[in-house]
Amino acid sequence: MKSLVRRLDIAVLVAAGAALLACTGRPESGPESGRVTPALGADTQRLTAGDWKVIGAGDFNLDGSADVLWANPVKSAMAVWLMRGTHLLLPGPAIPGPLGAGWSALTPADFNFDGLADVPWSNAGTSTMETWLLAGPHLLLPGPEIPGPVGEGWSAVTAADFNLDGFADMLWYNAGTNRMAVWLMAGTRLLQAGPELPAPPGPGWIVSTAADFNYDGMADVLFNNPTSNEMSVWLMSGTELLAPGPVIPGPSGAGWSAVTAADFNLDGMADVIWTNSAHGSMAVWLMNGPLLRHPGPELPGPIGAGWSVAYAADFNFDGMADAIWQNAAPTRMAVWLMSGTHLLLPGPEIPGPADLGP
Ligand SMILES: [Ca+2]
Ligand SMILES: [Ca+2]
Ligand SMILES: [Ca+2]
Ligand SMILES: [Ca+2]
Repeated sequence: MKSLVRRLDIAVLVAAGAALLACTGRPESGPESGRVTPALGADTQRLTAGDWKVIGAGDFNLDGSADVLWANPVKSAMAVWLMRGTHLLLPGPAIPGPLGAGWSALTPADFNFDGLADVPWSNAGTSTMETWLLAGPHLLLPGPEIPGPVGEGWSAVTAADFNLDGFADMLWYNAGTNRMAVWLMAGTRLLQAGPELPAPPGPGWIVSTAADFNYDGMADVLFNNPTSNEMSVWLMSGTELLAPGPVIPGPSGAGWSAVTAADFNLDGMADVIWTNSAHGSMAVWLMNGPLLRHPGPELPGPIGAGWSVAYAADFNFDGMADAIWQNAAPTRMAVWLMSGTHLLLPGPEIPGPADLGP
């Protein structure tokens, strides 16, 4: 019965997605729709091992479970690998990114409300961004280049829905001036550029991710300071700052970074996953809004050197986030199913894109 309900839900979602796609496709038929979609060339096929990294995960095929986004910053390329639980279902093709140097793919988010994850691109050199709509592992529409806030040092850092309309929005961050800004998006277009806001003061702060920590449906910002080993959750209300959270010390010892945030215990509030690349370990910290509720134990990762957590998302459709490990030498990944702060099932090692090349 449960699986029938799930299938019906998915059927409804697919129908809704198709209808929305038809609607949202129309406003996109601007000048950039005539832009030539880059074909997969020989250059992309010569990608070398070690260049590919797991950037994030999102549901790219509407089955309710996360799929993996690989990116190759050297060649400015990406690839979506469809997953079924801890196993690889279909390795999608390499898709060349925006033209020009300096582009990095960011973690995926749904920009056009069709239930399918899309991929934002950031160019820190030019302080510009693009959002590329995807249909499964294939490119649907590369959005136009959008310049960021005025002034030096701005980067598009992560995308999430900040204003509860179902469309992902972009978070800009300026580490030099400790400022941030939320820009509301409508698909590939800018809807409203939010004001400059303060961010945690002092050097060393980076944005880990944006996720909903206080269960109001609107994304909040997780800051991490790897140098001082601290984190802080700043609650947002659309493009405005709601409340800066307290600075919370990270797990004891050196080498920790707050990778991302996702709901690990099914209470609707995002939790924080830490990794220590020197130890090859992780820890899930359950949060209550911007406050620490329960720091989970340090858990060892896959056997061998070089493993760290790349991201977290729900891979087995139980509503609780799971961990993606990655290792650069050689390029590989593993999905470990989690139950709150504890390990449920360690999935197998899966070779990365380089191993499937010609
Ligand atoms: Ca939005
Ligand atoms: Ca929120
Ligand atoms: Ca939670
Ligand atoms: Ca799960």
